[in-house]
This record gives sequence, C-alpha cells and structure tokens, in this order.
Amino acid sequence: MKRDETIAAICTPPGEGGLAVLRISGKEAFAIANKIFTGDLFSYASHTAHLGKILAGDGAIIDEVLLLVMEEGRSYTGEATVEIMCHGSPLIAQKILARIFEEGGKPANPGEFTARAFHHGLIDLSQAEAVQQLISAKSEAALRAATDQLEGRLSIIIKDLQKSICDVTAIIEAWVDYPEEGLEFATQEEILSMLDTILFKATHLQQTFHDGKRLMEGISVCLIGAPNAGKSSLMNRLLGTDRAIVTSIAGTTRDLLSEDLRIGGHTLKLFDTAGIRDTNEVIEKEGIKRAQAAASEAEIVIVLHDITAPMHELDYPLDYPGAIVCFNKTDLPHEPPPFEGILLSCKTGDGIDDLKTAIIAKIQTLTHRKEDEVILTQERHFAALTEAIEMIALAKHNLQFNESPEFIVLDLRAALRALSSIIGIDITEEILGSIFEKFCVGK
Ligand SMILES: Nc1nc2c(ncn2[C@@H]2O[C@H](COP(=O)(O)OP(=O)(O)O)[C@@H](O)[C@H]2O)c(=O)[nH]1
Ligand SMILES: [Mg+2]
Repeated sequence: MKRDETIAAICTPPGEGGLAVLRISGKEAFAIANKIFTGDLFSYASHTAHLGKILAGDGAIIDEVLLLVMEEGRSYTGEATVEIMCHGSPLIAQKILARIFEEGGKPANPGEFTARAFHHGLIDLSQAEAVQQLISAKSEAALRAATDQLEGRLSIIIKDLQKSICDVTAIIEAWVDYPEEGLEFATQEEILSMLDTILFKATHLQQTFHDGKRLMEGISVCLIGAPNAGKSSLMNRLLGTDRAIVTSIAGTTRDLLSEDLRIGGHTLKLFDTAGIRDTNEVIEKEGIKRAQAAASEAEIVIVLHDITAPMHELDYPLDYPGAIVCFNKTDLPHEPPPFEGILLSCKTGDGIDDLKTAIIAKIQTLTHRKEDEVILTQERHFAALTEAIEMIALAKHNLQFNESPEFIVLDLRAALRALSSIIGIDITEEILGSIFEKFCVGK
C-alpha cells in the first residue's frame, strides 16, 4: 500500500440509485478534482459543497454534481478529501472515476480509506474494524455493538486491562532486577489477587463473544413439527410471501428452506424443514435428518402442532428445550390444546402476532445484556483475548508454583502483546516505562 498516492473509489453500492458518491483522498485530491470540475476547488473553504459539472477530457459534460471539499486533517482519512455526488447511474459514476484515474488518481483497495484513517492515528484497529461491522450490521443490537466499538469503548476496556497487567509486570520486573529483596512491593497474595481481578474482567469480556457473534450473524429460528402441521404455511405467513410450497400431501417439504425475516429490529434466519415422522423414503429421511440438525443448531425453535391431529401424534419426539410451542389450524373445529402453547391459524392469520411477540421475547432473553455493556463481536478479538487470558492464567500458575520471576514476566508480556493486537497499538512499552519511572525512584 503506497500511502503517498492519491486514491479514489465509488463509495456507494453498485447498481442504480438516486445518487452515487465518489471519494478522492490524498495530497493530490484537490488538484485532480480541479482538473475535471468546472469550479476552482482551491478557492473553497473546507467542508463546503459546490454545484458544478464534471467534464470529460474533450470538455464534454459527464454529469452535474455536488462536490464536497475537506482539507487535510479534517476528513475521515485525515487527508485532503473530495467527495463527489453524482446521479446514481453506474455508468456515470464509472466515467467520473475513469476521469479521476486519467488525472493521476489510483484505485483504492478495499478498506483503504479506513486503513489510512488508522495509519494517521485517527482511529485504532478495533475502531477500523467497527466501521466494516457498522456497514454490515443486521440488527439494532449489532449496530449498537459496532457503534460502541467505533467510539472506542472496547479500546478503553482493553487499555484498562493492559494497565492492570502492567502494574503486576512492573512489580515482578523489580523482583527480577533486585532478586535479593524478593517481592518487596506487594505480597504474593496481593499479586495473585490482582491477577484474579484481571482474569475476572477479561473472562467477562470474553464471554460476551457468543452473543456478539450471534448478533452479527443473525439469530436462527427453525420451524419444526409433524408433516402437514402447517410449517411451510407458517413460514409464508411470517415472511408475507409464498416462499415455501404448501400442499395437503404429507412430506412436501424435504430440503431446508431458509429466508431472512425481520421482526422488531432484528434480522432472523428462518428455516422451514421437512416434517418429522417415521419414513423409509430415502429423500424424506435425509430431509428429516437435516431438519433435526437444523433444530438442534438453531437459537430459537418453533414446534408446530396441528391442533386437529390425534393426541398421540402431538407428543411425537419434538422435545426441544426452550422451544416456542404453537398449535395451528385453530380455524378448524378442535379440542382444547393438551398442553400450553400459542394458538394460531396460518389460514386466517390469527395468533401470528402473538407468535411474533414470543419470538421477540425469546431474542431478548438470548441476548440479554445490560444496555451499556461492551460486547466482543469479532473472531480476531476473541482469539487475541483468549490468548491473553491463557497467558495470565499461566503467569498465575507460575507464581503459585514459585517459578522464577523471569518466566512470569514473559507470560505477562505475552498477554500484553495479545491485547495490543486487538487495538493495533503497542502501548505496553510506553506504559511500562511510565510506571517504572515512578516505581524505581530511590532504588
Ligand atoms: N384449515 C387450515 N389449514 C391449514 C392451516 N395451515 C396449513 N393448513 C393446510 O395444511 C396443509 C399442510 O400445510 P403445510 O404448510 O404444507 O404443512 P407442512 O407439511 O407442515 O409444511 C395444507 O393443505 C395447508 O393448506 C391452517 O391454519 N388452517
Ligand atoms: Mg412443508
């Protein structure tokens, strides 16, 4: 990545739209835009917008655009930046981009604008990753997690952990330097308790990852039940489309069907499955196997019964702990349900709202987190934090078993490095240095 180049790209998604936005960033951004735009960019104040035309090399008009200038140090990337809003035709945006390249702009790599923001110290690594997360967030909660991370709340927690580890490291390093004096600055119990506190906090953060991952990937909901219970009808009802084939022939659905379903600010992955029953039919058998696998992996299972079906069929092995139980076909004459469940009719739509309410309640119990809690959403962060925890646990073990302090320092430094990799800033030397200054006074 050559950082002295001026880069450009179309920032809006491909395809037609009301507007398309192009971004140019780098030292030559103003000069390049000036060559293709009808106004004089150098006369504009930063953060002002200007109407004008983008011209082809031969002077022909490509499009009328709104152009926004941002001076160095006051843009997303930290570099001089020009943003061009043109009409949302892919053809026009491409032509303007080609003009920018003709005048010396270079194609931006994926994520390069954000990478530059990182290199200029405007955001740290976890914040840079949050930008991508923000864009791809599938639910309100995922959006909030990404925003938290972008605001640097994760970085604050990580730095706080690093600071605590540094405190311990400093004590033990002093012990390395002045072994005859032993652990003069704290007792072994005190250090162990410091390490326990660090482990507690780190483990707490680590455990948020399960929820974080679920938020990013979307929660899966699996419909399961006997053949003809109305699973495919329910899928169609929830989606509001005729997605799944519905017939009165038992065993119609054989493969897993899945669709994104939006309920109450959440994006769910809804699975329709083959009805569970004894069968010797090979394809149906495989379908049932997949249905059971999908149900055991899903976060939320909806067990659907046909309320008009004979009792012995109702308790067919559909025992999924925590499942939402529903009785369908309540529009037909029926007995009271044999056990508790939501009464609904896919035919009339009765009870569908009750089911949606139950799904939302379930999601809330699944992702029950305090409003302001920071959660881990990225595999990379999880892996680094896990490594740090292992190293701290090892340091604790080595301390308990009276290993030489050099080893303990190595463990703690490894933990610090792992944490540094999350935010991409190695602050350990700096912090250690500052602690040492205070620490070793008079020694
Ligand atoms: N009367 C009535 N029939 C329904 C209802 N839901 C589904 N059915 C019918 O039950 C049959 C099986 O439905 P389907 O959705 O294919 O069930 P699946 O095998 O569980 O996927 C079809 O003939 C549907 O029209 C309902 O709420 N009321
Ligand atoms: Mg079906």
